[in-house]
Amino acid sequence: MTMNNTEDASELQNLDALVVGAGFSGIYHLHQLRKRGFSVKIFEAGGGLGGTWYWNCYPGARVDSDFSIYQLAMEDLWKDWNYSERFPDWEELREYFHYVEEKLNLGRDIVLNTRIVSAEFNTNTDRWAVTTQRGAVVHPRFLVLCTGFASKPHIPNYKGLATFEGECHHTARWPQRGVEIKGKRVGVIGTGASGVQMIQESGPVASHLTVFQRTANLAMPLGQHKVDKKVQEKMKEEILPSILRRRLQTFAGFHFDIIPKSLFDVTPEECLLLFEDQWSKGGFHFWLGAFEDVTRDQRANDVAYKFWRNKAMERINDPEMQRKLAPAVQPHPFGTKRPALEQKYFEVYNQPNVTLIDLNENPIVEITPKGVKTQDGAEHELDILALATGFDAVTGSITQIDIKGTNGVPIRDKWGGGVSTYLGITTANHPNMFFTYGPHAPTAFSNGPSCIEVQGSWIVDCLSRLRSEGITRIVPTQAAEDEYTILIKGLASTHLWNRAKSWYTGANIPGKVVEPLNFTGGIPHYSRLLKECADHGFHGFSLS
Ligand code: N01
Repeated sequence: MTMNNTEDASELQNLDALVVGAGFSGIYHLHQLRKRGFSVKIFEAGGGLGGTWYWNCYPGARVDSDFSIYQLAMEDLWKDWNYSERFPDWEELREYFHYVEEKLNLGRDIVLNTRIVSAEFNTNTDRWAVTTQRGAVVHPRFLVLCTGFASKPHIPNYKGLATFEGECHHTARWPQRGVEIKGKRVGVIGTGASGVQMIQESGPVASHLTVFQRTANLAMPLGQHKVDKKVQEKMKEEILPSILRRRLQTFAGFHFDIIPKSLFDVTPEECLLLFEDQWSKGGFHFWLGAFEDVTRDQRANDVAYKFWRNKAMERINDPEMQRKLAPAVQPHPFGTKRPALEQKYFEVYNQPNVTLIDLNENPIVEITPKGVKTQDGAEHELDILALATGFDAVTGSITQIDIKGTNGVPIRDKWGGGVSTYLGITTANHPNMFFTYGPHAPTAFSNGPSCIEVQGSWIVDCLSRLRSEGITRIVPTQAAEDEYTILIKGLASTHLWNRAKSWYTGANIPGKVVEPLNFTGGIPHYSRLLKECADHGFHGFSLS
């Protein structure tokens, strides 16, 4: 890989656009903007491409979108690429990124190991001054933050954490060199998607696995299988272009959609048959392909939870484990917190070498040099402690950078009392700044590449139009931002999302305002809003 490894070169000084982050979104913007003749570079904090797939290299990390939709919809790319599994793991996803880098010759415009620490807009030049952690300053016209929704790990403030003498890592900062878990005493705190993957990978090989669970994960079967190259070649000839187009017509950017009727429109028998059918397909079919009122109406949700619980109970032997992993009383409405996709998760708890601590009954008191001490006085001795404790998600990726608005207010403070954006892509007082797969976009409820392509194509078209009209500054009005933010709250209020404490609403981070962080109206509705704005001369923006 021929990465440009310095941010000081003169060619970087007056870029048309600086893109931050080299995941799906970053490379999409680099390629599409370059194609239109813009000078553009990516600054990437990590040591390689892939964004989340660079950082998340913990045992078992893999994507939860089907391989066919988890790629950029460019024929030049998909025609020569094949995945080997229905849900590829992080290593294969990194291979995909290397393939894309080579194919599109991206490396010359990517500066790795370069974290952006601050940015300030100069209203005299209509350019940003962007500073890296090494103190270099560049002056792009546009700043495009492709920092993803999960780039700021959350590490709980445990007493004694620094004293632990074994290896302790957050899952999203897992050492690139890997960590041997075979034969070790492994502890995992957190049972979100990262925890579930780490647990099902560790259980079978660790000498002992101790899981610290605060909320049971209403996990569903992944439905993993190998995918033959021939099958994929045939798919490319016959149906892949349609699948990739179809993504943008569905609620979550998948190849299937929510059933547009109530669970109560069918008989209980029909409902059961349909649930069985969705369940057997694996992936998110039972959630994002369910009746539209499952995440809207508690009565419908209860039916789905009962079905889920029966499925989980069948796989867990011990009544005590059943009680903790599949509680009789729902921990939260099904699907209002992202269900993980699992392979052998529940079976792991049937193994004699696995202990499950319910932190609601028996909280962690402190981390000791030897392990984790719980309230009952037990000290769980460990060699490896994995913190699968999630992220300051959606906003943290942006607020961790010191980005000053033209009114002098840093974005961290602006959003400190609640997030406000226009179209989930821009925010007032931050001219020429765009963000993707972040706040007020379909982010949490979408397949990443689908959401990114909807937003990315809008941004690229916008920049092209501004250039052709000689406009050097674009910023949303406060009024447009206020109106859009009200829409976000209104859409979320029609669902049960706020009944779960999750990263969807910021409730997972102590002190963070609890509010809807995502656009919950689905990709087609979101795309329509973007299109209407552009078609009406960028309505809601001030241009100069
Ligand atoms: O993070 P999470 P994640 N003490 O926030 C617990 C994507 N992703 O990294 O539920 C004890 O979901 C917390 O407990 P609780 C995917 O979109 C995808 O797992 O808040 N426990 C929870 O169990 C996913 O949704 C893939 O009660 C504490 C866990 O830590 C998103 O990333 C793989 C605690 C955090 O779960 C985030 O997933 C991985 C504390 N103080 C991630 N603080 C795939 O593609 C937190 N917890 C499959």
